[in-house]
Amino acid sequence: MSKSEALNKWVEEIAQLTTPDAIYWCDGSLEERERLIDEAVRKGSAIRLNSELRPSSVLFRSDPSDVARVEDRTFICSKTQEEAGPTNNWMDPQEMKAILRDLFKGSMKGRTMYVIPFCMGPIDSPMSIFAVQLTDSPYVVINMGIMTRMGTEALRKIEEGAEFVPCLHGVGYPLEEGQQDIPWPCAPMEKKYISHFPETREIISFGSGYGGNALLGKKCLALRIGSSIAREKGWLAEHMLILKLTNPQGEVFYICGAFPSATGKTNLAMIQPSLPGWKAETVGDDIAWMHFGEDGRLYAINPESGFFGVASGTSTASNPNAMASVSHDTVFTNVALTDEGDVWWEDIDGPVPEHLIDWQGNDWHKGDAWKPAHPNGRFTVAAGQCPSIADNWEDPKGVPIDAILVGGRRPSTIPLVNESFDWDHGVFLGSVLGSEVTAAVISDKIGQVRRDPFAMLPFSGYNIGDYLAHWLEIGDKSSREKLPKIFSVNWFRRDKDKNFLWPGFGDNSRVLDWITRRLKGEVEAVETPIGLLPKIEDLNLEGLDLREGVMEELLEVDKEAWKQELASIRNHYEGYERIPRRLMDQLDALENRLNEA
Ligand code: TSX
Ligand code: MN
Repeated sequence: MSKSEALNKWVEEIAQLTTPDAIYWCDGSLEERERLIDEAVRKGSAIRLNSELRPSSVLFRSDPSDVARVEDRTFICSKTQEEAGPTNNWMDPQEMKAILRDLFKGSMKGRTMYVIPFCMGPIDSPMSIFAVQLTDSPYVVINMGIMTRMGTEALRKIEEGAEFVPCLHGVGYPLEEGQQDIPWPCAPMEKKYISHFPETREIISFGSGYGGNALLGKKCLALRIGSSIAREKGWLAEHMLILKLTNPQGEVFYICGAFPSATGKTNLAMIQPSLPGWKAETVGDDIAWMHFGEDGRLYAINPESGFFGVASGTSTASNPNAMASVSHDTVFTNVALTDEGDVWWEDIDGPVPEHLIDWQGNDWHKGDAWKPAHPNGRFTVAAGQCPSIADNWEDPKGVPIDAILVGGRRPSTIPLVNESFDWDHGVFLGSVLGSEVTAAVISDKIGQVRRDPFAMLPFSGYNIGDYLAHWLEIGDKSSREKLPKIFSVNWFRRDKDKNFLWPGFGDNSRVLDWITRRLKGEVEAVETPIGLLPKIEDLNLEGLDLREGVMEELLEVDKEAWKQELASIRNHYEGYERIPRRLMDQLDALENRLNEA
């Protein structure tokens, strides 16, 4: 029981519906986490890793049917379907609640219901949002303890009268009297529901224990419900990293970046600059909440307190700071286990072991046809363990944002870097953000562009057209000098032989260097029909060994390719019924500039 009547009443109501054997109020302490981990190990749902190689770390393996966010089973339950828009699944709120009431009835039988008070954002930040998640999954409690400010302090704020977002979660696997539990209980796909009620600000998730389906502070609250609150209150809840950059003169810049999945957002958030004298520090790797300060500038906080990162592809070469972060006190999910009791995944440092236990618990031998770690296997680790974490990453005022990057994975057409002419043009660049469809996605044609406006397509809690209109309105609230400048970037352009033209990774600091010199007004840009591009001589390429003509290719504006791009963008816009007039105007203006050039 707490001192909040509203909270007690809700907890009591859900307990009566779901009939758990016990109710446990989480305090968020390390002892509590240790106890839950010990219990999970004892019950066979987690494996303790070798304490010499990976101290205080564990490995969880999920059910093979429960390995990723399920967009087909994700619903925005606003009063009207139009409000959810053409890109979200919709269901009437009353109808959804009736379905969920039936599913949750008795669904926690044989289990403990955990009460998780938590805060998204630093406890004392005026931008933070309080919430309480009810769940019957200890795995969720352990992960929420890392990813959010969970426990006593959040509860005290709620008891003092702070509003909280109710987040109900259940794995949907009740236990009958004497029934043996399984390592990863969950419900079949057709019974999974990840549902959001933007008007009443509630989240109800049933049937999945994995990631964004189950850790409700992240995608569900910080992005889907967050974007709905942000629209109403005049701020931005975005799927963006936050990077602190210090140049050799000691000047500090803060940059947000929207990147769709599989474009290396976490790697950029933890970048080690190759340019001498530059320092990069991490403020956040996934979500930015941006509010206007009294000075008319946008200030960002990272609402999370940890990283829930994709393991595959992470190595000392691609992301040394992530590797150091997960060297201890880390929860791993669905990666492979070595004979020494350490973790393994695709592209991790060192040779491929001869033998592993795969993510499903089966023997794997080098040369076997399947991947031993699941491609969506994860690490969960406290942000404070990252060597590059910025000293001020928890500043309750947030950090003032100088630039916003939007970057997709495009083999052609989109240049290495392109500065928008103004805010509206920048919003246009964000609205057409997209990535080539790679073999990882089976449902679309390989090579096509999958559009993902501001990387928010799966995360906007309301109509995507209205979401873009909100971005335009944000630009009307302040003046040009105070708003961040918006840049498009593309690390993934390829030559005719499909080789990457740009070295990427730490060398992206060369692009960041140009961006900061543009912010200071130190360098002129080349005005092109598509935006403001660097003069090659203004990019610091010292120490890079690039083939003759590569920079020209990286910055080329290919008119034929852009004709195709225009058609593709028109097609994309037509799929969204409410594209703001001002973005249509941007598209027409781009077409005119390309025709005149
Ligand atoms: O994360 C990436 N970034 C951003 C880093 C700060 N990746 C990995 C993407 C998969 C998630 C990249 N891959 C980047 C990049 O900038 N660029 C590339 C493409 C690339 C891959 C390999 C090489 C060069 C470019 N070179 C060699 O392998 C030697
Ligand atoms: Mn993300």
